[in-house]
Amino acid sequence: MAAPTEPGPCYLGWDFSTQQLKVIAVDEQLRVIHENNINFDKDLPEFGTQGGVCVHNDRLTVTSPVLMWAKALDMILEKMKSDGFDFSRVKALSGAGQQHGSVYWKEGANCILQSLSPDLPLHQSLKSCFSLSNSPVWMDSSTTTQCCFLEKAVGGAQKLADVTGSRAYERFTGNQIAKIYSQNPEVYTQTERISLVSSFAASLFLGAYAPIDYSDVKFGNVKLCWSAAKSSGMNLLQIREKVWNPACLDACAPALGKKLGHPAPSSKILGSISPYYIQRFGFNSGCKVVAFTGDNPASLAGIRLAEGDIAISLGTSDTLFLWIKEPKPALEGHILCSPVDPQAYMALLCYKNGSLMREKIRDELASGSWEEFSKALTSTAVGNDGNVGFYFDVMEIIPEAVGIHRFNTHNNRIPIFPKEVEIRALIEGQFMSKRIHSEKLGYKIFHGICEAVLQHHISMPTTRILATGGASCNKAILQVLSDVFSAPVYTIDTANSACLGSAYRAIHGLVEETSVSLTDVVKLAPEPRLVATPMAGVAQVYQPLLKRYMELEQQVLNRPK
Ligand code: 5FX
Repeated sequence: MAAPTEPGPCYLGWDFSTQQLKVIAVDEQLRVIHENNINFDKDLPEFGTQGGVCVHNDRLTVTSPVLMWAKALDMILEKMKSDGFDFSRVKALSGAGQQHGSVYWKEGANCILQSLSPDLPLHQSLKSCFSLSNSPVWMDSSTTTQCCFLEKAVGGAQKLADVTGSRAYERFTGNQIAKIYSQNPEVYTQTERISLVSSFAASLFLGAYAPIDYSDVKFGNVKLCWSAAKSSGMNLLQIREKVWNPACLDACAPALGKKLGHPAPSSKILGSISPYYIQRFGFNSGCKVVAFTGDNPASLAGIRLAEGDIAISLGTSDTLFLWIKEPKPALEGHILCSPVDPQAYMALLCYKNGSLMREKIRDELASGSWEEFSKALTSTAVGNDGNVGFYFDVMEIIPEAVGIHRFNTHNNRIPIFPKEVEIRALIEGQFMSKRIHSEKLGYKIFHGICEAVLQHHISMPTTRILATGGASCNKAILQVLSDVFSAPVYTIDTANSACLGSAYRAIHGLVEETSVSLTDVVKLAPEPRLVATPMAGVAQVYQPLLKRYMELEQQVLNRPK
């Protein structure tokens, strides 16, 4: 009888996202062999988060407890252990984190990280390591003063975008650091190192401060290759010279460059896993830690965005990516390097009122049931009989507006919609906004054939919309997406594309030196599946409606807050 074959090596991809910590293990054939998650609200109620965050009384400040993330890591590793996961098989790991969020390590924390006791859970050893216990996250919009100051300091919004890749955004890390420095200078002084959520998570595995990676980044109109393109969602990095911009650093806080450390390429092997995980969970001492990156770049790798595709991630934040060949800098949206093609770029649009808004309306109108929500959605007509809604529970990014605004077919404001109309208005509105603003970045449809062109020289004979994130499991929502965009919608088998992309990146990290590209690594992965095609006649319905939506958006904007 043939001896049973030894299970082969595997790779872990982590995602420290807003609401959950998630992990996926893939084998050498890129098959998913394990998935696990910790939901911050449900599994760690002692931290008192809602949707993984704490919204402060001013409604603008949004933070997450840093020790919650450390405790979640401990908890998920324990869960994996009790599920029989064999950690000794893990050859490399990488991960992603929500972008822009920042962690403040207290002086001396690196020494504690380097000598973690395997007898203690992570959060206990780390409890004195942070000068700020509540980390500002991407949902925060409390730094308008700092944004104005930064733009002024470097010569205006466009100038800042030219230098760092984006105009000043409230959630961007430089402005968050500036706020901490001005409001709590003693916290800033005590801080030895500032990490992004992604590099914080990498530090936990490495047992030492991990560098911020190049691709958790956005950049401007220069053609840079993947490993050379940098700057993050921080408003701090000079995109061409790949150094922190002294004027931006100085405008935010003193001696900031030292506290940030030198960034590293995203495919870099940072080192071997800390002995803590070898002793506590049985990891192999040869297990490599590959630089962690932002959730959006990681998602792109997981979803395998190709030329001509649009990716829409329906998560806590809704994000939309376009494949772009010749990016032009703009004051709306961001430009990122493509993680799969060194010659290509991604345009990114980010919406704050994604899943949390959908879940709120589901809870209020559909007894918390997605089934009831979907039923209501499918029971209403395409175009919602001309009723249009804007649903911004928190201050939105695109457009900068807040509140719920409902309009009937005559463009009159009305206070309330019937349940079914409200649900369709929410979903149609979310997708109409994405279509309108992606068209501003270059996406166009001609005569029913999808083509993204012109402004950014995108040639796109057939457009696929690749949907990912939690809501990409919902067929009724995806049908509306397909109808509004007049394009077919595809999904991959897991909604966790950031985890999957991170596992692919872990493999890539190991082979990168042999010049195998990430594109080659992901070639083995299964193709996305077609899940929705546009219904007949939808283009005629949405053409006038999109125009109206655009006009109404101006009214919502102009209305005093
Ligand atoms: C992107 O700029 C964002 O702010 C969000 O998509 C966060 O990355 C969500 F985690």
